[in-house]
Amino acid sequence: MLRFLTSGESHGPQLTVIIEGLPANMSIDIDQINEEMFKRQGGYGRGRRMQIEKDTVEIVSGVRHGYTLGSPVTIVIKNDDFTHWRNIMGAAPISEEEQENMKRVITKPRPGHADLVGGMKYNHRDLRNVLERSSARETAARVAVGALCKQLLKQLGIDVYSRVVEIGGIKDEGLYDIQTIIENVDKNDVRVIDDSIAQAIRDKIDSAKKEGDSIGGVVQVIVDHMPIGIGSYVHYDRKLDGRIAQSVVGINAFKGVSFGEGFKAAEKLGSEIQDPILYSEEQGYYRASNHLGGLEGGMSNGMPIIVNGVMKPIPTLYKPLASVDIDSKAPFKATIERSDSCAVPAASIVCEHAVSYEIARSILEEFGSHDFSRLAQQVAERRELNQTF
Ligand code: EPS
Repeated sequence: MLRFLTSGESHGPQLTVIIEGLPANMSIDIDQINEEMFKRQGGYGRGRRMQIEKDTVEIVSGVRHGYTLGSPVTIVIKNDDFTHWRNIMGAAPISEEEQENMKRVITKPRPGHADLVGGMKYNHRDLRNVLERSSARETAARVAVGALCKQLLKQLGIDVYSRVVEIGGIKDEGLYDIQTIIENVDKNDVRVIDDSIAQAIRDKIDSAKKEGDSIGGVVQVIVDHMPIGIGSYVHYDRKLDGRIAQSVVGINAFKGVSFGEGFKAAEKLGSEIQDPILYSEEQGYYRASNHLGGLEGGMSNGMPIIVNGVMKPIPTLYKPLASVDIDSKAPFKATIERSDSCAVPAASIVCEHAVSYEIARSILEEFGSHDFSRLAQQVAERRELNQTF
């Protein structure tokens, strides 16, 4: 069983991840993990925090001489910004005087953020105690987990990509084939395939930023060369699409998820949205189209899995909305915290890794192997089923 736990506050000393259940004897490329970490930090519209951080992973357990041991893998990502927050975020008790003079206390919750409800629920009068963990900083840890999973998938012949399909209402409307997407995913800093709309998107992000506002968008993840029958139709909690949906909507600011043509299915006839089944000696079973995004009955059907995720605009606004000071109860503008004006390109990387984790988890559940080469053997046998069934 693959599982992970992350810990760490946004301005604390570090993020830590323990991931358990990766098979032994799988090769690990640390530079490759750091490349993914670097990609998450980038993208047009990010704020100044990302100039402070140089996210790199340190693996402190579970890997030896470049191979997994089958024991829990622990990853540490240091927060370089902690040097500026040592007094505010330290773990040691502080005096009453220090408490009274504490800087960066938050009492004016930001609408759309976890601040107010989190404060009520956990009984925090300083809403920083909520913000620190609800911050999207945690997504760095999720990318580290996903990067390990992506490496496992790659070694099983499965490739995962992501792109941005819309930011602030500007859409990349091209009907691209998978090959075109694969070849163009990292072409520009807004991660769209159509270069000709990239500048319009940058301008839109700039104007939102100038107005003290933020914008959201839609990202897409593509999983190519999936073996058939991962997930299950027999129970809701084993459906692969259900698991992916939970994982994607669990990313900060994600409000929706769809597969393949997604919500457009509501307008279509049944004959327009199902994907006809074909067979050839060379390919085995395949589909004439991929409207359903590679999933039927909660299982992979061998076509590329297509996941779309909707991200709302970030709630921290430089021109803040109405809020209330929780001490005086007087109306105030919400707290202004340093933030990104648009994190959609970065979020596409997070989504790619959240999906990679769920796919890896379901594959490991399907084949239950503790050794990489045995796992690879089982996946290869499953692939043969496409011709022999
Ligand atoms: C975030 C606020 C900003 C972002 C942060 C998410 O952090 P800070 O308050 O330190 O400027 O930069 O994102 C990250 C730190 C990250 O690594 O993505 C928030 O409140 O969610």
